[in-house]
Amino acid sequence: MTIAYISLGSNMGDKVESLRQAVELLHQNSSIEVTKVSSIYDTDPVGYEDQDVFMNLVVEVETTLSSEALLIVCQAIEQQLKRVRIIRWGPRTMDLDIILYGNEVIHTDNLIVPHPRMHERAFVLVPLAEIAPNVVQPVENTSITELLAQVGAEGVRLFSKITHVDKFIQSDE
Ligand code: A4P
Ligand code: MG
Repeated sequence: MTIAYISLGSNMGDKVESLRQAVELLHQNSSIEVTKVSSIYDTDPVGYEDQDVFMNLVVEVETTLSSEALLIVCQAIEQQLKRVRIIRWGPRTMDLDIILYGNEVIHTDNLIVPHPRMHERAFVLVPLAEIAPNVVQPVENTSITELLAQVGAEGVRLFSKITHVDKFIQSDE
């Protein structure tokens, strides 16, 4: 059993509903239990800036899947939710990135963990600090709280407070 953290982002369509569906699909997988979910944040786009604001959150999962198998599940969920609306070259309905997988450091052709840009991105660190403040990023060897203090929270705003995984999936909060 490994504890992993996954960052979810959406900037197209019904963003909050897409996030809810993605968390539900993760939780429905018999090898994955979603144990914590951060609040939802609306965040200024980083990188290619000429696009709509994102909604971002981070989940903690307990899983018996290998990191490679977890990536395949994440990509399948992206595909499932992207099917709803397809805009060529457009922004994404749903992006799932594996941020941390235990304290493993992984470099394969299709998977880099910890996510190579997580430690400089407020849209990952703000929600991650909410559910995993004392977890240590094994490459930087620095806690999430300390990384967030270095980066700051500019461009990241609390949109909706989430406290219970089950209530969020059932849309009661
Ligand atoms: N890949 C390698 N490592 C990982 C990992 N740890 N988790 C590979 C997931 N995937 C990983 O991903 C491209 C390839 O990355 C995959 O085939 C996988 O084998 P992708 O999602 O198809 O492409 P992408 O989204 O363009 O790449 P990536 O790396 O997810 O993009 P970024 O850098 O994460 O940027 N601004 C705000 N405010 N909020 C956001 O959520 N997201 C992005 C996406 C940009 N700006 C944003 C946000
Ligand atoms: Mg991605």
